[in-house]
Amino acid sequence: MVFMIKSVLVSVLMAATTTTAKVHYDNPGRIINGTDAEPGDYPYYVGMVYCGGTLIAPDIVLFAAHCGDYTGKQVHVGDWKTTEFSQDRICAEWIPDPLYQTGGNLENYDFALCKLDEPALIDDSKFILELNNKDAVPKQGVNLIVIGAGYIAEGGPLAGSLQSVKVPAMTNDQCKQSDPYYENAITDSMLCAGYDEGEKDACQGDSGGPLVRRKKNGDGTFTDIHVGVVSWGIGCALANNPGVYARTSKRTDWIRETSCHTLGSSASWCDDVPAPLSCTEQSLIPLIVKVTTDNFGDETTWRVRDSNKEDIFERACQNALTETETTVCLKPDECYHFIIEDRYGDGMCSEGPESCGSYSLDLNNGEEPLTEIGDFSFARMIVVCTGDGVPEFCPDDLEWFQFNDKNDPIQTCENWVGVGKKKEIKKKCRMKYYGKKVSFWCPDTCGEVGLGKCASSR
Ligand code: 4AZ
Repeated sequence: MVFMIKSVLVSVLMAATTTTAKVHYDNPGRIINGTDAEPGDYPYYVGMVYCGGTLIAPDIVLFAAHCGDYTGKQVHVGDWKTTEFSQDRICAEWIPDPLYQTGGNLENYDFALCKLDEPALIDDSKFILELNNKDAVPKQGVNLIVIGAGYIAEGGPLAGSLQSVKVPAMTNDQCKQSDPYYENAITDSMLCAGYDEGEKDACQGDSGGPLVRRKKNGDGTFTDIHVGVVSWGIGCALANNPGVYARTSKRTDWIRETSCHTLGSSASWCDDVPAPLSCTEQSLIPLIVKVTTDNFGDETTWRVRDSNKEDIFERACQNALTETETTVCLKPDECYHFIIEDRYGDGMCSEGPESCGSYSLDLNNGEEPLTEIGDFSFARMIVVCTGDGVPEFCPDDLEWFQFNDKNDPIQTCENWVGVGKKKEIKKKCRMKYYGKKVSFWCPDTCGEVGLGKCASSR
């Protein structure tokens, strides 16, 4: 198969700073206004010291990606009174959701899995845990239970025993209206629960723990449907600031596939989880992307865009100094953009040139993979074509282009370069910015007046 990997350098300047969506106020720092759980009430609850989790298989814990890398850390299955009564295990392997922090929201897809060193015993004699796979569940107003063993006070000590509290489910529309901040912060991968008046909520230290809908089975047993992972919120139990959870139904497939086929879980339900189809089985071409991060892996994201400028794959990196390998399936005879970005602007070289991470692209056709050191500043773009694909799409203006001007520091392609008579636009496109012509930063806008690399594609 004929193909090419063409390299197009895109080093860009981004003036915007990133802010995190999490806002903490002083608060008691645990499940707020909950009640003590009785021993055995939530046998699947896993105490993780600064976080909580849910035992979804004898050897798999589901919790929150923002809790960080738990590899080698001890966790307490069936935690009730601190570590009394618990089965202590080690998180042998940790996998955060590859979609965590993607889609332009730092709290998106806040899921992670841990494979335990030894399976734990599951007591499902009274409470059976299921993962919710229906987006229509939970309905508005349905009472849910959030469980946690966060701190009694900011910074500790731990709650004397596991706490739980009932909170009603909200629709995402209701949630967005509850506080102006929530309008853009709430995505489809999230679920909100709480009262208008606040008062009952999860809080710091409860992160990663379960939000369940408890249903009676009629024979004295209960089914607990896991609908969310404690993720974030503005303060705790404040009026009009419900708790926000990662919505389980959005990632049930990933949770199951990863547990069974990547982590090799011994769960009985793995028999029903089919292995994902390989690219070749789908008549597509595998592009193997390897990324080795620097010390600040969480600043780096990468994606693959198709010729319609749709992102067909997006991945946020989490770990420091680790290599991840991902296979993205590409259509034959098509061109794509591989775009790797660093939100801090130091490429993958956080501790200077010696410390750079790297990435490699392998289109799996016998040619040498393209390997590069990650010393781009904010972003680098590489064109990847399969078969007879021709890279004829014009790159977008770089959204990070912000021309420095003392009087008006925000001069973008759209509001400055593209405004005025054709002659004026041409003049601005020929100006230089950081050693490169403005037409380099604004290819689309300058292409319209016949300048730069998009001139010929019109
Ligand atoms: C946290 O920081 C956190 N009120 C978790 C849940 C909530 C707020 C903060 C919800 O882990």
